[in-house]
Amino acid sequence: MTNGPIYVTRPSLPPLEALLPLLERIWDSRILTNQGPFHQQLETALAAFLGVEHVSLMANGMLALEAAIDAAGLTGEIITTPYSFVATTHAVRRSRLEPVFVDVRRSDLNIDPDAVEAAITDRTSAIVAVHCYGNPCDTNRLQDIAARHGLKLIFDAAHAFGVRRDGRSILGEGDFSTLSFHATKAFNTFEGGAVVAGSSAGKAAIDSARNFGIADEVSIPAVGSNAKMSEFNAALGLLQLERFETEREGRRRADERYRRLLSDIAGIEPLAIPPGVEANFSYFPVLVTEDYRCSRDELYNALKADGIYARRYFYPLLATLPMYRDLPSANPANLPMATRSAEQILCLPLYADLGPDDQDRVIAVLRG
Ligand code: T4K
Repeated sequence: MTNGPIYVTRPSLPPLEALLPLLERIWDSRILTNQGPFHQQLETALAAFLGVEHVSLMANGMLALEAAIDAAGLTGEIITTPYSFVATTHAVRRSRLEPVFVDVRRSDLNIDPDAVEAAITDRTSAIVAVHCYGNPCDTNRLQDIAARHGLKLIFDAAHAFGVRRDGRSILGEGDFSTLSFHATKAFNTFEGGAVVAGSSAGKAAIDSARNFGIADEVSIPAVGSNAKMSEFNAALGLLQLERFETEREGRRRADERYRRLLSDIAGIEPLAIPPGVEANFSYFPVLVTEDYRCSRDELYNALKADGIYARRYFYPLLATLPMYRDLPSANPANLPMATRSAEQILCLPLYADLGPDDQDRVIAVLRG
């Protein structure tokens, strides 16, 4: 058994020898950024791998979301989930829009379509939903609601790289889906991200938004940002893409083993992967319920005392943060399921090379 620290995740990397020839090409060409050859190659390769048409690489997942919100031309109120990483709501607020929180479903901790429909007002312009932990939202119902009310639909798919449902990518849904390629994600380029657009016009708007709004040397028709991915990150991405299915398989094995070995512990409830979903096993979220022998935070601390750094993704609930808690929709009475789940959630360490010995250490603490 090992006794070093075990973190919630551990990024996977290609062999350094495989990266060096790509770095030599960058050094030779001196093309470091601004849609260079590796950037072009990765956009094409990702579109083919993900089974979507329009991919724009981005500097990170947060800027991907901001660009999608910008490209969608939103105004007023945006219906969104309080149960996510802070980037989701911050992207809405930084775009000078008003987040309106609605509750999640206990089954997958994703936004509840009934609650979305009930929250629509004449100021609503979009729904920003999150495929939390990579489990798909009810995209059909959300699409239907968006179409009936003339709303834009954006999916924060930061956790959903490579996820398929009934054999099809979930990234083709809605107007835009945004991805994160951060070090902690199942597919990483150190920092990075992408936007998948539902149309070529959508991709053109994203490509403008990520490059200062520049159309050509002499025309700058839009107010854009700088959210471009560099050639280094893109070259790394090409190598990571070759390894992704191996990565997914390693994570799947660890996920399966946890589910088997935790199944008899009362009050530890792993979130189910819905039928028909090919997951990417980004996280291993469990709900620590009233039936467990101690509280979620006591368990978190017991793990920590043993050098195991599980994480409470996503606690605190975004609606409780100082800049959001005064919104009318942030009232806990409006968000009972999200509030309860944020108090109970714990993400156990999960990554492709998490060995059985380390996994047994985690399980031993859970057994007490
Ligand atoms: N939307 C959603 C739904 C998201 O979850 C995120 C990001 C975004 C949007 C925005 O995407 P980006 O702009 O980040 O591309 C982490 C990540 O920084 C963040 O990307 C992620 N979600 C969020 C869920 O988790 P922290 O503050 O918990 O990360 P940190 O630094 O504590 O890392 C966790 C553990 O991972 C460490 O204990 C050790 C390990 N680690 C981490 C890094 C950075 C490594 O082994 N190597 C590393 O380089 O936020």
